[in-house]
Amino acid sequence: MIKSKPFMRTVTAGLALSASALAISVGTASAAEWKYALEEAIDEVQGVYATQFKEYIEANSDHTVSIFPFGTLGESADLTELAQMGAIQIVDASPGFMGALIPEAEVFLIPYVLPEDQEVLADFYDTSPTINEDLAALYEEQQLHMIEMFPEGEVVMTTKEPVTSREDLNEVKFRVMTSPLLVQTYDAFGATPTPLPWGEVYSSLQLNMIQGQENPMFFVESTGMWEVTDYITFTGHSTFTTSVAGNLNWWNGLSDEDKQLVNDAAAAAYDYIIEYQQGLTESSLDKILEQKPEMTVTRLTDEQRQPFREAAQSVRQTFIERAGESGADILEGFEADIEASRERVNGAM
Ligand code: 6CS
Repeated sequence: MIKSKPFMRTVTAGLALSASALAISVGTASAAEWKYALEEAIDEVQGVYATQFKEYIEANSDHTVSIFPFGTLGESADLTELAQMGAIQIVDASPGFMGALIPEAEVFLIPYVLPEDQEVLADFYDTSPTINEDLAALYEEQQLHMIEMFPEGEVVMTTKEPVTSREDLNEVKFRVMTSPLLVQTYDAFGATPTPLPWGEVYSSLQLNMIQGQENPMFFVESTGMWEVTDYITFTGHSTFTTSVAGNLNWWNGLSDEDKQLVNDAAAAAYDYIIEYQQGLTESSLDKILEQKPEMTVTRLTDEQRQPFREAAQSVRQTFIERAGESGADILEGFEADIEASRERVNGAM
């Protein structure tokens, strides 16, 4: 308490100084609400990751994270645009919807490039300089700061007729995310690729406007894709990937402490989501089979996969044509990083 007038000026000046210092520190550390939009529901993989991220942030700071699950703000492309504009701070943006914005991000979609071994995969996303530095720099050109990328499980095809060869896809209108490279992929696989935003897929299958789609098993189960298709085929060609990205100005405006907080929350959520997904493909398939025992599940043999692998070569070429020299560098770095992860994981065995 200030009791003595003579000291008033110094004390007041001191108070003013500390008040402004406080204002600065309060300005940077004051409680903020960060809006985080998903391409999935709250109980699907992106929602589980986001919930972990939110819990970490809220337990370790005064900030709050408000999660907007799929269906509340729009389709994936709308969400990314909202994050670029700064209307929301954080977004799940999957490479399958980012081709027009960042062609290099489609590297995740080239068939048979990502490893199938889950441990190698988890190490790769976490440590790859190509993802976390080179691709991150391309995100910055689009006003986005890459917080994290993570895998969401092996992609399977679900169709109305059996698929064991490229010929079986002839005349099949096959829904893909709105990605030029996925269009090329299913063209090379022998189908008629039909790019659609997620919200239109169920009804299009129901109305037989399309006859197939691809997604990880948890999503096939949770979204009822199994109700409108009769065959599930494991082709081993892809792993669904998403990125968690922040608005660049938002990120640049954070204090060092808050940047660390976000990175720590992302790292904790990453470990959680990798662990959470162990056995998820199998348990999701079990749930489908319980409800629909007549669903036919096929795992392509190496021999059956071979024609799909061959078709993937033209997709590689298309990727390089679309993404240019920078894309070729990303692909080269990507494959080198996968190899490094393979050696790290297998060396540790
Ligand atoms: O196929 C899609 O469009 C959706 N699939 C997943 C696994 N997450 C979000 C995306 O919109």
